[in-house]
Amino acid sequence: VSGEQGAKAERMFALMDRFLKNDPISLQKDILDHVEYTVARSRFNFDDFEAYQALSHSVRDRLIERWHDTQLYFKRKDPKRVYFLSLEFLMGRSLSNSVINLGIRDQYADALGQLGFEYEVVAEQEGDAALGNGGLARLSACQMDSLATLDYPAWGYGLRYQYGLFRQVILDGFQHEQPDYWLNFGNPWEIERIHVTYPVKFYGTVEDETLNGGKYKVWIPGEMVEAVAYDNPIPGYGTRNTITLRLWAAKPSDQYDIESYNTGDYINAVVNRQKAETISSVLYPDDRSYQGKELRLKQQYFFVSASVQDIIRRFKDAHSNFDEFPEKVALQLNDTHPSLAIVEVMRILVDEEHLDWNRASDIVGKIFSFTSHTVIAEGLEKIPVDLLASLLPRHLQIIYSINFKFVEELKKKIGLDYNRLSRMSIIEEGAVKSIRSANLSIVCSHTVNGVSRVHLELLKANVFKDFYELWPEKFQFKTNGVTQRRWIVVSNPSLSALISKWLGTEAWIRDVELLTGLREYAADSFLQHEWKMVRKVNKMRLAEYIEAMSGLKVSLDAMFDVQIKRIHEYKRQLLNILGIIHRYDCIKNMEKSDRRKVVPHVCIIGGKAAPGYEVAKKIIKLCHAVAEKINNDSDVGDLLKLVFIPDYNVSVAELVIPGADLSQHLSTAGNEASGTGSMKFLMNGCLLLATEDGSTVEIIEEIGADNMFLFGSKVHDVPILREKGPDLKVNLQFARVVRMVRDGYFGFKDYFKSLCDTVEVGNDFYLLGSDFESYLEAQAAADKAFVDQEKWTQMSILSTAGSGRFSSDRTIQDYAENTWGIEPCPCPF
Ligand code: 73E
Repeated sequence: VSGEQGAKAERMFALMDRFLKNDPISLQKDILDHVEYTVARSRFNFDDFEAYQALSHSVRDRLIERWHDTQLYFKRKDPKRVYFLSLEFLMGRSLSNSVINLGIRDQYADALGQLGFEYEVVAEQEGDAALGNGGLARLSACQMDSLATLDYPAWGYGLRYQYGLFRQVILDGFQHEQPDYWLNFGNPWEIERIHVTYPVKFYGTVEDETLNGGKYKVWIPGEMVEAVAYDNPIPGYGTRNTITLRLWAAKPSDQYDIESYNTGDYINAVVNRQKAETISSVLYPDDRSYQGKELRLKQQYFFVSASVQDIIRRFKDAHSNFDEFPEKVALQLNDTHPSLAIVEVMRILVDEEHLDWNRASDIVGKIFSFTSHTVIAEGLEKIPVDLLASLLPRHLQIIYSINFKFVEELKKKIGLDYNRLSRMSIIEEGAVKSIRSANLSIVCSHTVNGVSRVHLELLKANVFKDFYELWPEKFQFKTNGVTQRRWIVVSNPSLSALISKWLGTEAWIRDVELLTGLREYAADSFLQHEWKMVRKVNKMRLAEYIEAMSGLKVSLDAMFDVQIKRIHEYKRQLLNILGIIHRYDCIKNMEKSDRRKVVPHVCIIGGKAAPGYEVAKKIIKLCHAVAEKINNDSDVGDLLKLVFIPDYNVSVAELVIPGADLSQHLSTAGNEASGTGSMKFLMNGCLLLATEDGSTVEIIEEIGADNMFLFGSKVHDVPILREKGPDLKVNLQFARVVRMVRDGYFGFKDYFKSLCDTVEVGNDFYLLGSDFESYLEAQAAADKAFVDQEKWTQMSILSTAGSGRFSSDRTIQDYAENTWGIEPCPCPF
């Protein structure tokens, strides 16, 4: 660059000739500057929360430097990029994760210490970003961390909900939901891009237009909303690469409603404008139950349309020929929630860029890949045609055209098998005519992924059977993974240090396969001793939390036995509670002298129930009713305690997982597509008590069945058991514990009646009765193993050592190489 511009650039460079420095003095100065100028508090008087605000702004500055460099570099290199579209991201806290990925945690801890603050206390001030429900949303967050760490040129796209997942408050043992207005205290981790906005249209009509001899469709919208970008920089670990999670917020559009101002009703016009914001206001709190709600559909289209416009704009900045689009763009659909992206790309290419249909459809077929997280047909999304016709009239036409061409092709291949044709059609002709989002996604994607091997097998055999037979090569699986940065390094620093000490390197934080190196020391008494110490400290931390939260004192010698996840019938928290009742009953009926042999348990359950899910809410109440009885029974004392941890979220998980001895994963086989909680426990050396479902089947291959406690019916048994109907040989122990609940032993007799009915013979869809005996055996095996602490510790070390395959680094690398066709693009500065 020469001339005036060059001189300007040089002057800027002279002013900013260095990156921010990370020595303790510079960090202290930065923190104090932010206290004074950003937080606007006196540097002589600020509290822990203000320290958090200042600290996070100082970290944010460092993130921004790297983020700018990375984005500039991507722009220069122009690699093929992956765009990860997800309606949910469960990011949790950002501070600790950022300073660890930037490699400056200890420096910040020192700097804060010298200012008279404790790093841990300051970090605790941060609230969770909970823009998602559960496993699917946390998976997106883990995958963003891996994409950044592995230097992939990637973008995440989602919605910036103003209200995240509801806060769970327990009153008298019942769940109540409170809004999570998480932006109340500001959010230093996002950068508002007021100039990055796109109009998003809704409603209206479609008209024909002739232009230069060509015939086109023009959509005249009835409503327009503005999408504003909020960028969240995502730093990689051990690299300068910092990628973008771009979340869209809805704002009133300036272009559109000038008319309403001219009618003179100024106040109402302003109030109406404001309604646009409701689109991004609240996260739907149900996972796996689909209702054809207009607002939900609006959310899906809103985020998809803004993202697709942004992606096409970026492409057009550097290219003019759309044939190159598939060489530069991969679009990943996280479940069917963003499936309208397919239709939006078609619409823009055909209606706005004036590509002919076949060329556009060819491009679409090369760029989309779709990951399903569902197991059962009822879990598949459907969009009522009437709703789509009114909200997105042009999109409905496009879907009809896609379907018409697809069905015509299909007829050529399979003939006039009308049953099969109607099952595979994108349109479902039922009582409510609807669009099948999964069929649309499969038809238009080059690859369909399952989230574990078993999951893919189930998809191939059941819900996607017809499609698998048509296009076997489209179907793959990528077993889920979690990031060891968050789930070991951030949440369990002492274990992290111990691992690095014994492996003689920190390289496992980027190259997690190295964890297998721990296997050779699993029987080493020195490692075992240190391992036990670390686990004890984590148990202490958890015990303190339990006491602070509930007043309950728990013994550190007890087995901390944990089940934390969304409350669902298929996840069988009820099986756990019935098992606890059985344990209680046994202790009560035992000779006093025999009680010495009992392995003490602290049973910990946590999770949210969808607000409209009655059975799940009853399970929460039952847990509290049983806890009330057990915890106040002096016969039992420390032998058994039951605690429900309220408001389970990412940061609670970070505290609970490292402190768990045993974790339970009880889904009826064939119901959990993958499960990712188990992987976090495994990394932390917690033993698993589990059914052979989802990813557990693969965990067994890595850890060995002897190092776990497995039980219950297998995937292929379940349909047979269900078919067979009620088992005549009802398990007596099971019948007894259910009867205790039914008879009001824990109170609330009438309230629990319908819950008991769900597991009665003939009605027990999730097979609690059939699996009970085997469940108790697995519990007994775990107790027996726990008595031999040396053996237990060895199993614990082997669990961590075998957890490498369940890192999201492995998942992402597989996606990059085998689905998206992208390559690392490390920023060299
Ligand atoms: O097995 C989990 C899986 O580990 C599965 O149930 C979950 O996704 C995890 C990550 O792959 C899941 N969530 C949803 N569907 N499957 C879902 C559906 C609708 C709304 C929100 C989430």
